[in-house]
Amino acid sequence: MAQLKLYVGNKNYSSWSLRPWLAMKAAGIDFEDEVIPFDFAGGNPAIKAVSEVGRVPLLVHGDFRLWESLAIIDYVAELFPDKRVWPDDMRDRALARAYSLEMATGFRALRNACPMNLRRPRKALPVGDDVRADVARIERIWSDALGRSGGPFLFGEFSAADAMYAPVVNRFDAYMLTEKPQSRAYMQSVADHPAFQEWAAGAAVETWIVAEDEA
Ligand SMILES: N[C@@H](CCC(=O)N[C@@H](CS)C(=O)NCC(=O)O)C(=O)O
Repeated sequence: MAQLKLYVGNKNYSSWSLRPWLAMKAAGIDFEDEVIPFDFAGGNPAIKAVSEVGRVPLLVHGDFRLWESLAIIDYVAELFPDKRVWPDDMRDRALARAYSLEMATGFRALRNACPMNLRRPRKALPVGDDVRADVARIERIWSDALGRSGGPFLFGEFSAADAMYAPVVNRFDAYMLTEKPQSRAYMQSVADHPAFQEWAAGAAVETWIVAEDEA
């Protein structure tokens, strides 16, 4: 089988890149990655050279190219069914997809006000009611899923749903958006996961500063 290659953005800031990277790494899928930094006026030509939509993440598998983080996760899940990227149980899997779609299409207030920034020192950020509403919905999702599964991850073992929410784990921590014990315990489980640690180590040594993502 052709080698998989995932082009990603800055590990410190690229929340969409983190999601499929983490889902693949945590599942034990073998792939190569390459960072192409963003933050160029008009977009980085190097991203445009690999991606017809001019965005990362982008997966290359032989002569096949795929964009959109959730589509990439679904593709590798079908390519490697034994890696159990999504939960085994049909209803768990359906819920994991519903939560992931909520993440992929929503929570814009939180995403805009509190960019993922893995190097940001922990410091509270005053946020509006729209961000608080996003935080409340996410904590409801986490509480429902953890209540069903018993944890430590949303569906027991780490799955793509956890990967989809991993950037939020950083946001909740860095901007001090929750002190709820159940949320903090879940956030710690994600932060301690070896795959997340590997990505964070990559972010820690990057030197690019993206001013608009430094809230
Ligand atoms: N919906 C897309 C979003 C991808 C996206 O917005 N990626 C950003 C980086 S996180 C990007 O490539 N930006 C290009 C640029 O700023 O030049 C996905 O889920 O993959």
